[in-house]
Amino acid sequence: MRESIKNLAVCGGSPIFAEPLHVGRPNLGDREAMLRRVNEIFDGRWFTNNGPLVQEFEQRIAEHVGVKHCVAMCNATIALEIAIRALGLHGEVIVPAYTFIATAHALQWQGITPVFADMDPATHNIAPETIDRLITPRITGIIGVHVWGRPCDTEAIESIAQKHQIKVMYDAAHAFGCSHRGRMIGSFGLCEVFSFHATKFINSFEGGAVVTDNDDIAAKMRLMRNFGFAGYDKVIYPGTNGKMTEICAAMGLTSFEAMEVIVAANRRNYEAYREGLSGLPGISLKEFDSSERQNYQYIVVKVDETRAMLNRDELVAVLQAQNVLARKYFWPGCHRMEPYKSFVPDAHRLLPHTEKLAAQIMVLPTGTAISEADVMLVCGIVRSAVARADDVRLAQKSAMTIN
Ligand code: T4K
Repeated sequence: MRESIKNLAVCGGSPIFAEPLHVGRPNLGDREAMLRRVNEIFDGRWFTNNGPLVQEFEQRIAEHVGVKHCVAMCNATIALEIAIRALGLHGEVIVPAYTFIATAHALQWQGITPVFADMDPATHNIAPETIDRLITPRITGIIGVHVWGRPCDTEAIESIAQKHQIKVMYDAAHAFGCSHRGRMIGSFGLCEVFSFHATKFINSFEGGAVVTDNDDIAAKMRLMRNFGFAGYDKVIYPGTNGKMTEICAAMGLTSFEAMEVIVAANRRNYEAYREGLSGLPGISLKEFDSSERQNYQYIVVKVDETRAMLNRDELVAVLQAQNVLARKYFWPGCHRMEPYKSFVPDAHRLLPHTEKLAAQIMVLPTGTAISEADVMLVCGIVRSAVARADDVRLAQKSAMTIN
């Protein structure tokens, strides 16, 4: 092992990486193809409002998922808001507490109260058995989130929804390119929402889309994303501006075309992490089920303090000192963020698994910007930290005393 790894930056050494290694560094795709599309946009002088590249992007996404409709939007948060409204959700809606805050905010932003369900610690997704307990006459729907691209238990969720006559949609922000029981994610529930944010598997700089087989919902969403216009001078619905631009669609198409290259890089890195972290006490990498289609986009590691003798925050501090910007997604859980924390200050009592896991999970860098050699160095840092847990704790404690 290189001397500089042994000499951890938190213990006085210098960072092993001169430049930061980010979680969510964008995948670029073919630069020439992108520039050709930029030229087309300039030549055609059509920049937004359902332009040709947006239409092509929608068609390719719908085909890939195997659904009738894809409605591209400016980002997934607006796409969630529009989908929620198109489904007619109101009152209260069940969502997992363990998700990016956008899932909850998309409801709250339109006066709908998110009711937080606990997660299944094995999958990190909403635990169906906790949903049943939260059903009241005020609940009008469930939004499952396919966290890290791993599918929710759609069968259980949809059978609960059927029993109570409520609607189901999914936040599939992480799950483009993934399948569940051989069927592409995007084709479950009444509709599903993808994110094409810069940090996502497939990106359009900023972007999102709702996919659905339901003609009425798709038609409604197309109206809603364009101010409610049904032709020139005719508004038939209170809409908003959720449109994707042509430059974003150009990036989306370029990224879509690079999908195989991105999966290959992610998978290579995942295998390298698997090897590099294997056998480390208290450090477990969340595995992918290789019998399904996967995007391998998130490298998710659980830190069990009782065995690693370091907690997640201490390990993240070690990594960050080395310029590896590991993230604590989705700590501390939506229920501990505002305004939800103030609405229900003791919500955590009903969310024991979320509470525990949100404090144990860290996400590590991957993607086309990260090489296998980088991954091995990151694993070396984790190994050194665990091997020198006492020194790391001591160094962090004395740094806190000095500060
Ligand atoms: N539902 C779920 C389950 C989601 O995870 C998300 C978004 C949404 C809904 C909403 O989707 P969008 O409305 O965003 O389409 C990031 C992303 O901003 C967010 O899209 C994503 N989930 C979430 C999990 O992660 P932050 O606050 O951590 O982003 P940020 O700016 O810190 O970026 C992460 C890292 O990526 C940075 O360390 C730097 C690097 N980066 C970022 C950008 C934007 C780059 O290297 N280049 C870049 O251009 O939320």
